[in-house]
Amino acid sequence: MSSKTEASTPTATVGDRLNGVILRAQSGFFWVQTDAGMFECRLRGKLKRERQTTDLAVIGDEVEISVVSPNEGAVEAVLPRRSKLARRAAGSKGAFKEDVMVANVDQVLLVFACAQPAFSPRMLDRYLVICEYSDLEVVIVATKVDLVAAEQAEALFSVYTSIGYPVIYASTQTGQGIEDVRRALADKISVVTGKSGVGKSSLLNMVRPGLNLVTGAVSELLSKGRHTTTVAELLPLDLSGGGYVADTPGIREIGLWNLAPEALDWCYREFRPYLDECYFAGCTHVHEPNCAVQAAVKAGTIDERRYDSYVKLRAGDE
Ligand SMILES: Nc1nc2c(ncn2[C@@H]2O[C@H](COP(=O)(O)OP(=O)(O)OP(=O)(O)O)[C@@H](O)[C@H]2O)c(=O)[nH]1
Ligand SMILES: [Mg+2]
Ligand SMILES: [Zn+2]
Repeated sequence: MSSKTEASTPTATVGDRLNGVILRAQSGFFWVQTDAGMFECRLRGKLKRERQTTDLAVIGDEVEISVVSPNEGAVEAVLPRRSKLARRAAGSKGAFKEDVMVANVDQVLLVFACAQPAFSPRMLDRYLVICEYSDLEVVIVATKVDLVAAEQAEALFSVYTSIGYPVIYASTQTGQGIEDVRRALADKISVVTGKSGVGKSSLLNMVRPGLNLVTGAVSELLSKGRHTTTVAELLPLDLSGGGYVADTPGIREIGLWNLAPEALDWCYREFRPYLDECYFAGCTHVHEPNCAVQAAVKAGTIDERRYDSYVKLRAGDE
């Protein structure tokens, strides 16, 4: 953990009960941030007996601990989760089960570069579906705006602004947008995601000097051969009002495994006003006559490219 948290001296005495947040989880150990400092904790046996899952306690979870020594504790209880970011994991008998990666996520920062790597609207649409389906707030960050003309960046992302997603145009070269990102992150638990090389770590380093996240070629080298991208750490941002961030390589593996095709239209938020207007109940908005969604596309109130990405996703095209 950061030197700041290590240096803080817990004032709690053995046997005290404290509430805190899990910032790091590794091999059965949990680092819990409390008002009385950081405690390295293990789970109480009774918790493990109650539920045999690996996501019993994850980063972001609010927990109650009992103090075992000046900087060690035992997790007594995990408080109910307000929200979660989960992915599909192998379960028993070849079935899949949900595996929670981060608990109590307030928002997801979807980081996409204007160039290098080239902007992929399909991928952004997919991520948005995942977030809508999980009921997670979204902030889109368009990075590397210094590499393209302002109008070009605007042309890529304006459709998302028009359907109500906040978009921050940012550059770590010029400093544009950094203050906006800082404001968006303050006092919240955020998951930062996006394809490798879009500038996630560079952005966070600038938002919060001192984080010292590895960037560029070094980062690429480290991620080679690292197949599991399990989020293991929440980084304290120490912004006014606090805030924590998980810098994750990608939420691609979360996939849309439990998303029923009927639920997909609702995940395209600009479709929602039309969903009750289609002639047929259970309209897929692909081939039916008198479809209000298709009419809105023709009328230009729904963006055609967004609609195309819906049709492809609905057909199972990845
Ligand atoms: N021109 C320009 N380059 C940037 C900007 N932000 C980051 N870069 C460069 O883009 C490359 C990748 O940046 P990273 O911050 O490592 O990207 P990342 O998203 O963390 O990548 P992974 O950790 O592999 O997922 C580095 O060479 C950065 O210097 C920017 O705003 N403008
Ligand atoms: Mg990185
Ligand atoms: Zn329809």
